[in-house]
Amino acid sequence: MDAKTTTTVSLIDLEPELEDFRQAVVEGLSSAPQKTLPCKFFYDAAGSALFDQICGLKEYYPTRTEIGILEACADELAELIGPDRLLVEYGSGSSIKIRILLDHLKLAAYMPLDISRDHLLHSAQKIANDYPALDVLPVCADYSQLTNLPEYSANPGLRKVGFFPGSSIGNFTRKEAGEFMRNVARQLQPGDGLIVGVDLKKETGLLRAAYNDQSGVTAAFNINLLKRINEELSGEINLQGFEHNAVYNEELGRIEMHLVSQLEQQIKLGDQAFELAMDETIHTENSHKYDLTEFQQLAESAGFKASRVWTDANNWFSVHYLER
Ligand code: AVJ
Repeated sequence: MDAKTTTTVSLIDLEPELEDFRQAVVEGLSSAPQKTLPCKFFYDAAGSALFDQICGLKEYYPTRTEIGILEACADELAELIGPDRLLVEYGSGSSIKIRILLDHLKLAAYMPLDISRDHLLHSAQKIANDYPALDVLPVCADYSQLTNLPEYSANPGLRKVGFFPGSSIGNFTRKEAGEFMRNVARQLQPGDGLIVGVDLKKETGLLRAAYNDQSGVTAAFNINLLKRINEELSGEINLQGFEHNAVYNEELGRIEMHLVSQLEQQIKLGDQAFELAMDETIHTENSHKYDLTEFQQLAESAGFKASRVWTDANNWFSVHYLER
């Protein structure tokens, strides 16, 4: 036996799936003129694994760029934040970037929030094994809907720092991003911090390539949403009848992912049917891109002070430290 004792992490389950997948699909496919499907349903086990694969693609610059920035600024962050904090990660996924912070900040506790229950538990347990002194409290929740954090009962007054990496904030519209940050501000006390990774506006060729990779992993990630509808909702969608396409919407400053119908066809779901014309698209995800000052202004209008920002040498990605 290993001499080191490992504690089993226990999950706080806010049961996010009670919000109906079926209802969201019916609503999105009924929407006119643009059919939609919500991107938060990408992350079943297969989707989470595909997303991890996306993060390693040569065209997908955000992950490695943000990791480089975090490694370079971690000591400064540690100094700004100070020891003995509860770090709350909004959408923890595979919990890789958090290790950079755990290695530099002297945190007391870590609360990863994620919608994908099994993936969350598995990642949280690995962190708990690797950082035995850290109190790990995984919370299964949809952070876009969450108004209050579960209380950290071991020490309710513990100062917090939020962590929202990966430009996940880009999934929100600019207005929603402001509302999300205002909501996070309410979960923090004055002096607490929020670390946010934000993807920046850049040459559109680089953006399009990052979301239309050569090996087709992003396409598989997008199509997986239709596969979930078939498997979980007994849908009858011909997966060969759709192609992935990501376009940059200049006016709204965002990448949009679409599923493009290759023919005139019907999507059947129970006793309902949805008609798609040839070339009609289902809009599945937005990934908003910001200017540095534009993002700082948005954060300030949400109740934060934009204290520090770090970028990479190409100015492709940014990591902001916002102070409540
Ligand atoms: C997880 C929302 C940050 O927008 O870049 C990656 C998701 N979609 N490739 C992004 C995604 C397709 C990703 N975020």
